[in-house]
Amino acid sequence: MTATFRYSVGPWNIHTGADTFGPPVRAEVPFARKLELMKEIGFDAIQLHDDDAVPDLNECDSRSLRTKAKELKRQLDDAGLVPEFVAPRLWEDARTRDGAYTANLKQLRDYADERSKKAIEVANELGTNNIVLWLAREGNFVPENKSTTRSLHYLTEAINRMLEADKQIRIMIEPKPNEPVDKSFVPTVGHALALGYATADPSRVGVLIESAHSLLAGLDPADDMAFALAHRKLWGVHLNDQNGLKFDQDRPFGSVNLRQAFNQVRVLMESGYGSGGEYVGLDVKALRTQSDEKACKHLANSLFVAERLADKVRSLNAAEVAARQEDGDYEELDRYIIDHLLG
Ligand code: 3MF
Ligand code: MG
Ligand code: MG
Repeated sequence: MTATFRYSVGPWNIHTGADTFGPPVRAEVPFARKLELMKEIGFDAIQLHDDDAVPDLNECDSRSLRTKAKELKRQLDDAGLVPEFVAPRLWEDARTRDGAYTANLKQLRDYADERSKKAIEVANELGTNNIVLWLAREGNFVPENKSTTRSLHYLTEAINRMLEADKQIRIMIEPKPNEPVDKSFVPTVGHALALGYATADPSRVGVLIESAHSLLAGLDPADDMAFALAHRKLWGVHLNDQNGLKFDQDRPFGSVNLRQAFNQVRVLMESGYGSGGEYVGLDVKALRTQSDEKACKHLANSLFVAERLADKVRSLNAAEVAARQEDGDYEELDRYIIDHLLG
């Protein structure tokens, strides 16, 4: 197994350390500097929200939006970074406070449509076909405030409109069970795949799996990835880590659950993930305690762990694993894997 990964990351992963309970503790890093840092650390591609690409896109008409996206494309080319995907940010604007595609008011759902079309225009100009949908506020706290059945219908129809608006794009649904909502309408990979199959063109709807989001659903990220791979639907990943069922921690890959991280890398490598042009994406946050000068270590550490684990996958004794699968001595298999990881 010689697969080498190509990595991607988003500009939001180099950040000021502000959280729900406190203001920034580090200076904002200028966008151009972020691109340099990404390249230096070893990334080949960049993930973008629509407004990471064009910050004032709500105020832009189609022409100015396209001009600005074109400028960005030049900047990315110069920096040597490929745009992996564009994700409409459907959770910050006040018009998305009741969810976006599933908002109860028609004019709010219309805003979500408009915004999604802008994200598609940005993607067109950047030259990527991948649209990521993290359905952040499509869910509820008050169980009676929305019909879940109707909400699923709204989501299907909204995706259909995007697929219809542009025949080239692919939608990658990034499921998450909770936060900022209490109960998401699309909490797991299985839900996301089912939603994709219910659309007008299932061949253009897949998933992006974030390790922490699987863990928050009480599931194993490697199994989730394998499930999506079996459906040929794993088109993106957000490798990171998470300590139990708490807030979304976006910890560096492998920093909490090293064996689960090993198995994510193993599952990806065994399936040939990446050979179709897929990137191994990160979605990690730096601890608030990091100084300005040391605010990218979480990125470097995640790549370090992924590469070290890829070596461990390559040096795995396949005959030993097969023999234990054959004779059923899974205690011995367990010991072998742990010894291999420690060695
Ligand atoms: C939230 C996330 C998001 C998405 C991003 C792209 C800010 O838990 O994981 O990160 O990954 O919006 O879809
Ligand atoms: Mg996350
Ligand atoms: Mg993510």
